[in-house]
Amino acid sequence: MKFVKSKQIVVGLAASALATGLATVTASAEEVLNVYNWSDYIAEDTIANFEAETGIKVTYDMYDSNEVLEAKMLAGSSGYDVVVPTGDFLARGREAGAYQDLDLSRIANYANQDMGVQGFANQQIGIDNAGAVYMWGTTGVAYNVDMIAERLGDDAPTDSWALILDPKYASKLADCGVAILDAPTDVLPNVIAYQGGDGTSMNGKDFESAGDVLNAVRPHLRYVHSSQSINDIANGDICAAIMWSGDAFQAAYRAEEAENGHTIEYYIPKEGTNLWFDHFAIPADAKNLDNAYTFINYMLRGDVAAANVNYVWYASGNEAAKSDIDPEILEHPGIYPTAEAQKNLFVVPVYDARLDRTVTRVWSRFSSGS
Ligand code: N2P
Repeated sequence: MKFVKSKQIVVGLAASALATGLATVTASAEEVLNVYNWSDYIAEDTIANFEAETGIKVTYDMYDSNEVLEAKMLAGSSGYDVVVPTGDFLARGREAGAYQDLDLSRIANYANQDMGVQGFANQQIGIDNAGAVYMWGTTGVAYNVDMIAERLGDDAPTDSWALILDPKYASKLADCGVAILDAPTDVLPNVIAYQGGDGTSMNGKDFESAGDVLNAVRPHLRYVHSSQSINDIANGDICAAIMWSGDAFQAAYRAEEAENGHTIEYYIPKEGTNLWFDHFAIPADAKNLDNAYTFINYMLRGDVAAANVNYVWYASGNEAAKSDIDPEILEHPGIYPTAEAQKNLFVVPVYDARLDRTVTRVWSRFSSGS
């Protein structure tokens, strides 16, 4: 493969230049890459390792919202070469011409993907090469075991969305802090499921009524935000939150490491939740295309994928990673849901422009608290 060979030459040059003290000469080749990824979504040394191995200098920016990424992608000229949208956003962005399809022959390590996961994720998009799954997970509830027990005792519905969505419970937790993700497509479908509806609904009326449920609980919420809860729940500054699976486990781990006395648990509510897939994707106007492919290929290497999973506690799209993933993660029902839990999982469909407008309207009324 020509592409891989040319990269090897760059690596080889960088390595020999370093060895002979000529690093500055090679650095002037200025191989660069601009990556835009979710916050708390990569091991601490992955980028440095990639740079050392390839000689490519990475600018790594972060977001915590598909909507923020989408706005940049639709506006164009974002400057990014690799981004990580969730499947439904990738599908919509692709239809709008914001993404280029991947040339899978340029990603040798695509062969490492778990084709069960990748195939399932591809169905949401409708084609096979829009993206390569990085991580996948669920949306659920994280809570501080002692703080909830103190306030709700045996009554605590720590298996249901009711803990957050029923004002009867949320009002009793307002003093210790309740938060909801600022992620309409990860929250509204679950409110619909909580109401006994179908999480894959595309009926605007279901979204209006989900908005009513959220507005009723809004006075009891500390905030609506997607990345603040990790540290806050780990530190005991909030006590319950709708969170993404891995973020909740990262919080639990941070509390454990800090030995601060807070025990954080996460559950997939019995009413069901959404299963989402985040893909590596390339914007249509990416300037550093070769380097984008080199990066995606690197991220799909089994050992690299495993190191990232062991740090962020999300499930991997990569089969080859499994032998290096911490068994505690592989066996964790909150990360790799059991067959029983899987029965209640659904994948959010790709909304059309009209439903998208309804979602935006319902959500802004809720999140602004007006
Ligand atoms: C990482 C959040 C990624 C999950 N902090 C959203 N799909």
